[in-house]
Amino acid sequence: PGGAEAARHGLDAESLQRDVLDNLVSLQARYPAIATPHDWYMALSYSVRDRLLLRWVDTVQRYAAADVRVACYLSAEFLIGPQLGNNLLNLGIEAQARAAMLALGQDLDTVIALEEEPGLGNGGLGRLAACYLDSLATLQMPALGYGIRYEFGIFRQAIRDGWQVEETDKWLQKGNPWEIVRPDVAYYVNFGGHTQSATDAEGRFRVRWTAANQVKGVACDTPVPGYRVETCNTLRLWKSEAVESFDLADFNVGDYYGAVQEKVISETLSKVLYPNDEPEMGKRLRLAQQYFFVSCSLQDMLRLLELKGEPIERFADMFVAQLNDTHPSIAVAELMRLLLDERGLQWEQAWDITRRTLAYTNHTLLPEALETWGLPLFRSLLPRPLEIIYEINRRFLDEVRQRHPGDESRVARMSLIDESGDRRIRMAHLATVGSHAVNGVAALHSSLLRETVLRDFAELWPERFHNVTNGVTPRRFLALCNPGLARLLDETVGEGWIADLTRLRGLEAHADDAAFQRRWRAIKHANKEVLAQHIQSATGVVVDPRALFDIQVKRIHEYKRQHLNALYMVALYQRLRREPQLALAPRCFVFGGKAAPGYAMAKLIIRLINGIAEVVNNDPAMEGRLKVIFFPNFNVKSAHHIYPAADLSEQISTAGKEASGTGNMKFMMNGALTIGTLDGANVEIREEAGAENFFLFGLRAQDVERLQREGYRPADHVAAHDELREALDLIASGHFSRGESEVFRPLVENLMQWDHFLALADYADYAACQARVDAAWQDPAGWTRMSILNTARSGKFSSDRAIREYGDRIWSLAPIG
Ligand code: DL6
Repeated sequence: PGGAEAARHGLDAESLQRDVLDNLVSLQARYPAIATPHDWYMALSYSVRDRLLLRWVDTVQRYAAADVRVACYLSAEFLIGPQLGNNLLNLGIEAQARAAMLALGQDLDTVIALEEEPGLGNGGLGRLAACYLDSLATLQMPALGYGIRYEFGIFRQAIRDGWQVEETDKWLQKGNPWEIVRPDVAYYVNFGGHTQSATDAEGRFRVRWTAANQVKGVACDTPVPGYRVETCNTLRLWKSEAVESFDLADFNVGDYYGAVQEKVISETLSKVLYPNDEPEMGKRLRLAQQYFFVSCSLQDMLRLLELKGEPIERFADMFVAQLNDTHPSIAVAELMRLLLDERGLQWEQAWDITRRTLAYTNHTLLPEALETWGLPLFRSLLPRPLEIIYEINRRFLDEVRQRHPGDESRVARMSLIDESGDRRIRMAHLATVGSHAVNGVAALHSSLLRETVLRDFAELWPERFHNVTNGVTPRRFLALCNPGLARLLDETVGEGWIADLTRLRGLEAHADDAAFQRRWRAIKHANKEVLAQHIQSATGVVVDPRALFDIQVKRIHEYKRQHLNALYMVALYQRLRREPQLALAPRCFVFGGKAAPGYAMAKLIIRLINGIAEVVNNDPAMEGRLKVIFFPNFNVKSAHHIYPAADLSEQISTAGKEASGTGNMKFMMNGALTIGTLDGANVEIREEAGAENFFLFGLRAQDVERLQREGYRPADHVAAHDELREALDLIASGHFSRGESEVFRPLVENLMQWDHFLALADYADYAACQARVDAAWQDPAGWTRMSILNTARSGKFSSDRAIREYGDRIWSLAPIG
């Protein structure tokens, strides 16, 4: 393109510079002399977005024209992280943008750092969805992400007096340059009311749902460019609006407030993300959110089918919808409803289409995290979908009875309705019955899923069960966040690694090369200096980059066992106080992660870590030996500084409890060694890295299960281990809570009496393993070799591999480059 077009789309520094200036005036109404740093951020972002638009429009046209299946990723969460840096990387114009901004007197990194985090997810599940969108675009696979455009994302975590305090996340306050709102792409969603059946003009039985109210969902689109390809996919998030801004009937009789009220209620639907990584049982608004975004998304898919000129019978040939956990599992009933009630299909045909369209990913086995909804709530909000669920269940249980005559306990176990207490709908069963494929997210998790939570279903339909081990995008989590290492990788194995991570294997040949090792260590050291600066500005604590950076960042949860790590820190502290000459490597423990606001024990664990930090960091005897940091408000943005700076990655969940983990993969790519249990994807990380390059400890999943079945007595482990007992005593004494011995009592008592996640049973082995870590660290050449080999062998954990597996095994979907 030439002329004005070139200025808007040119990828060179001069066109960018011109466009940024132009946007500053025409979109921000500013001029350079008075522009704030944020104005520059907006102006540059709009310029980058302009450069995506042609590809975006082009991609949409290609998909519309091609006779290909589109993968729709339905997820209540997309934790996409900041966009500017990533889009510059994927477009390949970072250097040009740097030059353009420099010419305008601005520093690109400073401008990038100003972007607000779009925190539209809780943790691993939401971040996984974002990594998958990146890979789908990079692999040029036709795909759409569908979710909710929350006005407030995950809360911002502040730490006051050692406690977590939640603050609202106002990420949209200063505007979002990446979003394109499409008022014309909007759908209506029913809630409440009642149903009536009648026979239509052609004599067919039809059900009519007369809703008590309706909400409108409006599409808000975000571009998802692939890495150095022409494809730019779409993330479509739904914003709720009132159907009519004013109810004119109310308005005419003078009830102004009554007229606005409906608008206010409708708009609360997409107001806030539930900040819990487990379901919020019984929260009406949460169920409404799920139905809202699922219904809008399915209606949108039906409209796209029409636009393609395809008949309804071809729906499953043109679309596959992946359900990211059970949050969108109401799709089973909603797609049936749309096909039966709105399109007039017969049950059998609708059911065939539904099953061929949907596939379900399970992300947890924890019983408390398996989503269920009480019938009264469900009925009052979604009367028609409930009728459909009853009918699905009736037909399904007939099938079970035919296969297993007389086995009523199996029927009760498999039913979509749990009749054992107050009657509840089991969403994992609904998702399984309505899908053609079900998968877990790591090999161990998928086999446990088949053996435990969905055992009866795996017996009935073994061919439907799969494993797709999670992956993470090497663009954001290596190329973007670790530019120093990325340059060395480019030089050593060629730039191809970014789109084909298995090429990192080429590093193995250099693992013992002393000069290469020195460069490797220098990069890690520089990354640690950067993190040290962030730590200082966030917490005021100065840490020494020469110490071993031992990092655990993830949601705070008892099964993830941050408290096991904390117990070890206390034991180390005691040891060092007693024996100041002890030849232990200096360590800096870093924690980060949010606790669900209602999860008291997780919040107490944060308080404990901060309590230990306060004592240790202020004890002159610990200077140069031990530091403890709780990095507040861990999110995608801070993750960019944290993974590249880690020496040791803590992946210490109780075996069998962490479905996969994805942080473990990000650490590995960035050259951290893992200390971990045989849980989730750790198993495969160890297989890939080699057992000699992984610090393994702890009970296996089957040991955990046996111990719990036979009766676990935590106090026995405390009695058998002096160091552990002293650590618990010191915590209970108030030493880490400014003398207040009450503060940590619930935690200590819980551990002594129950210890549901076997922290005490694993303590001795963990401490012994940490001693091996210490010894290994004292040999820099040996450690560096292991670090290089971890990066070299991390290829399997690219989300590109995972997406190819979904494409081949589950979606029957090929790239259309
Ligand atoms: O699959 C993504 C991620 C896993 O890596 C974690 O191991 C798992 O805990 C997480 N699961 C959830 C549970 N959500 N629900 N419901 O967040 O998924």
